[in-house]
Amino acid sequence: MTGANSLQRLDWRNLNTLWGSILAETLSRLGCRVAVVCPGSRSAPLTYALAQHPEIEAIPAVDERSAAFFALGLAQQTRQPIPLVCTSGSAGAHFFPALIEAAESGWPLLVLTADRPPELRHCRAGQTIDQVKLYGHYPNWQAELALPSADLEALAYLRQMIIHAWERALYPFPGPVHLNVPLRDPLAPVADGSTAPLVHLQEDPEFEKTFFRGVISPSGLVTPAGGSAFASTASFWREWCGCERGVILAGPAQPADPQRYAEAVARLALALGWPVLAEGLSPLRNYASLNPYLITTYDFLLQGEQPPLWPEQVIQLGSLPTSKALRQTLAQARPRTWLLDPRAQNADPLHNPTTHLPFVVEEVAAGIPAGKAKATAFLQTWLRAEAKARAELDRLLADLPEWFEGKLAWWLAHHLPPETPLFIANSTPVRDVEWFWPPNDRRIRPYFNRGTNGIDGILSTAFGVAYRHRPTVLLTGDLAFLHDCGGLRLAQCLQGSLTILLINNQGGGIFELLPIAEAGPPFEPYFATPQAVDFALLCQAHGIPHRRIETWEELAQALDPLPAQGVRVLEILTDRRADARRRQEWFRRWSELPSTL
Ligand code: TPP
Repeated sequence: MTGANSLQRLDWRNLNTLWGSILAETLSRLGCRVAVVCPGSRSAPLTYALAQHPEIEAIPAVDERSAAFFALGLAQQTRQPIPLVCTSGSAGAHFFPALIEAAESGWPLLVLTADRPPELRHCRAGQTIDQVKLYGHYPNWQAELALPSADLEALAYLRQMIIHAWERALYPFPGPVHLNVPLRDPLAPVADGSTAPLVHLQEDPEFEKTFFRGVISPSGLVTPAGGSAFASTASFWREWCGCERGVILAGPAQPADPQRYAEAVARLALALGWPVLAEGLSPLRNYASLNPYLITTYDFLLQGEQPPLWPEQVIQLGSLPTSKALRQTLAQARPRTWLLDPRAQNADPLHNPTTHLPFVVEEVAAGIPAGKAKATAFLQTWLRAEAKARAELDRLLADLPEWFEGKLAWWLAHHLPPETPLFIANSTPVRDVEWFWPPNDRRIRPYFNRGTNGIDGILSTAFGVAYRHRPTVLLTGDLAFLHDCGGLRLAQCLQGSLTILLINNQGGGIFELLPIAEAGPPFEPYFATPQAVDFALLCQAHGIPHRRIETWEELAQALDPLPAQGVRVLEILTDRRADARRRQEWFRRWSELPSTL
């Protein structure tokens, strides 16, 4: 039998190494080029195989929590499943927050937790917990592998499990997959006169020819399920066309081809004559010229009750924008809603009369007649209000000499080099981007973790996005930075460039915008939670250059050009209370808008 001779020559102590080698080789043939590996003994056969593989870059990371977020960032950048390896015990539990984020925001991770064999579980064997189905219902798919065995049938089983795991990390929708991998001792490879057991097999021409042949097609594994969107859309199309008060809501989105996405939304908007309310985390604001109906100031415009702006129908693209004012408006107006989202998830937290259409907007746009509908009075009201609010906001922001966090979001849209990947941390940064990021044509690429809106893992995810990528920028608050400061160690392995814009407002500025800010003395220690950390020293300890930025001119110089390599922190001191007052002042101003509509 093919390969049998090679297997007979295998030193039995290298059984795990053989198992790991087949696993790594299968991953490589599936297109895997990078993996993240956390140290440990039980996982040694997997680590060894990935580290030795000539086609795979295995990146070591000590802290599993930040390693998993790093893998998430790599997945966001490459759109490929990223293998993530750890040892047995509590190690795998540290993957959980990033795995949940990957599940909620739809990014492919392939989690491989090494484990003791079944006979050493539930008997205090040490560093052993119950790892089976550790992540509950979050993975797209999860399984425990069989124990390694050196026969061709078992190796073929392993090959198929890895292929299936890869496939399930991508289809029907990207997400995490968990394989628990039991391994018996001995774990370390032994020298047997050859470099690695797989080499024995590869030296066998029959094995090399037959084992992977036809199993993995060069053009990928499966074709994504895609139906004819238009066949189903035709009936809705008539309803949309008959509506004079419709809006399109473009929520946070990271499409593979942002320009194509922006073109599709514009085609739909023009054909219907509907305004497009585009969130700051949507690509649309960075391809503004494509869409004359773009609305970016909706949060200001909807501050008071504004019935002239209320829609009767809504086409919602993916998740809702972050805006509270928009959500309140939708809750009051209760428009007939069409949710365009390929994932089988309820994405309507407002419980409106919503129909879920499982398509992406590119599919729908391709199926509708191109053309331009007559501009309705409703559309014109929105466009007039947008023009006025945008001009007013631009004037207010341009004239501000002092630091204002909101201005930073606006300013970056004008100053970042075109196509810069910008990771935007949760808390006020995502909101300032939604409030102030202006329409532009700089094709800047927003990245974010909006699956669970956590302030954990921000640094590490940004490192993953930046890895071997264009020079990347991270906009973050001080608490999000500190929450993941273990991630600073990833700076050592970064190939590429990450500029961290650290907004230090001494705690959680977001809480200043909430009613709890009025609650008296417990506010500072329990909500704002300022931390007495010297960021310059923290950076110094990690060998990361740190610089305080005092003026807008200094910031402009520091960002032009962005360095090609390395990590640096640019710290900006802001006043969270004064900035919150300014935002609230501006909101109040717009809540008096009706007379001007
Ligand atoms: N813990 C996690 C893991 N995620 C969260 N979102 C929170 C807690 C709640 N939370 C939301 S924003 C925030 C906290 C604690 C404060 C963030 O402060 P900072 O990063 O400094 O940004 P700022 O509010 O100043 O903009």
